[in-house]
Amino acid sequence: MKITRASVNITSPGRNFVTLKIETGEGIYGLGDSTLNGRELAVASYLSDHVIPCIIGRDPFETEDIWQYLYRGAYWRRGPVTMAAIGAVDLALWDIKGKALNTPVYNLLGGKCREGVLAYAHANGKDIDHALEDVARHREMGYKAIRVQSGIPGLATTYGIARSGEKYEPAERGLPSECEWATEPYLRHVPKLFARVRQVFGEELHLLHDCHHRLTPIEAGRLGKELEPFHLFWLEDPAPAELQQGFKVIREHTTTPIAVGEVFNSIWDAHDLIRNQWIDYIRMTPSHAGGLTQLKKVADFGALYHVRTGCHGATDMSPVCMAAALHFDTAIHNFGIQERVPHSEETDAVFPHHYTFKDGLMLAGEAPGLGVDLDEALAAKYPYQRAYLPINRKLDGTLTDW
Ligand code: GCO
Ligand code: MG
Repeated sequence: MKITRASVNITSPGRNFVTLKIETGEGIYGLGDSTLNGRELAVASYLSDHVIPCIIGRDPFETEDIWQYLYRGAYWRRGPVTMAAIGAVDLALWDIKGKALNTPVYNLLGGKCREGVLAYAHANGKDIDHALEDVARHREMGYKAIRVQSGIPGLATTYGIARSGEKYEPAERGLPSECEWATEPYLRHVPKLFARVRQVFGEELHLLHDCHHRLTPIEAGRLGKELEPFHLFWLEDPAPAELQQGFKVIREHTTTPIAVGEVFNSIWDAHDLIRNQWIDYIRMTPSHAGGLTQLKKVADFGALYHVRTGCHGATDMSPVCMAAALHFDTAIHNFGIQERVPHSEETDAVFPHHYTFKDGLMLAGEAPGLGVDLDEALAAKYPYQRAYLPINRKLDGTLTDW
């Protein structure tokens, strides 16, 4: 089997997605997601201008060698653009392999370790009462794990909170919007939020919270400690992780489990975090982490150190990435949890798929390959629209992590 053609599709059914389609002489094709929120066109160019010419004529079954060729062969390694491009190629090749062998991708990764994978939802509200209402709504939908975010008294904007009547969607059209931030009111508020959630919903529900890289390690240690009575499933991205050693400080101060890694693209981003047991969950996801080929290695490395997975699954992962994550979650032993933020109806129509959600669990489906398609005629009706993630400033105007 040979790769005969590859093309990049950019579509914006509510938000932008970049999809790689790799075709073979046998008529089998595969899809890969390479969406990089706010920097979509850079990856599209990397693929069209630099990667596609190199893979024509290759055997699509050679996933390991093609991965090494694109990683080592580029000389300029790593980085989100490069790794999202390699990730898309890798996903498309696993999709082709599955279709050619007439089996779902999870069977190629080790077979089923479980039927369905535990998924967590996002609940948010402008204050604690509204957040509680949203938790109740998601519980009624069957979720057994819920991430809870609430507005902070005195701050006009907070990460993870939807504008009234809208879904939370961090991909705004036009130039980047600005959010504001103050650490102290946040640190005072979050323990009150979780005290109320536990009081109202009891001990059974798994609760998660995302700090979105806004704290220093010692601040994160304080928050983790104050949240201990509420037994969180995880505290996510407590601090930026460029300084992996910073997580040692967090670990020394709290037993609240720590999750990190949605912005990582290489196993080296997580190397110290994992081998020193400074984290409990690794959040890397197939498209941004260089595909299933690298993510499987990350998971196996994590397994040696009691680290479980928790793939990033916000709406900027297209249904192609979500499907790949679900095959991975189904097949690996040290699966932890899967994030689920449902796509819009427009997006689901552009990417028809076989995965499903029921009773708090997601199922990868039994279709050969990844089980996702791209309706190119429909996709063409939604041209690319420039969009950015917001930026964040402290109350005195200093730019800080969003
Ligand atoms: C999450 C994330 C997202 C990101 C978004 C960036 O935990 O789901 O933090 O909300 O901000 O995916 O593109
Ligand atoms: Mg996050």
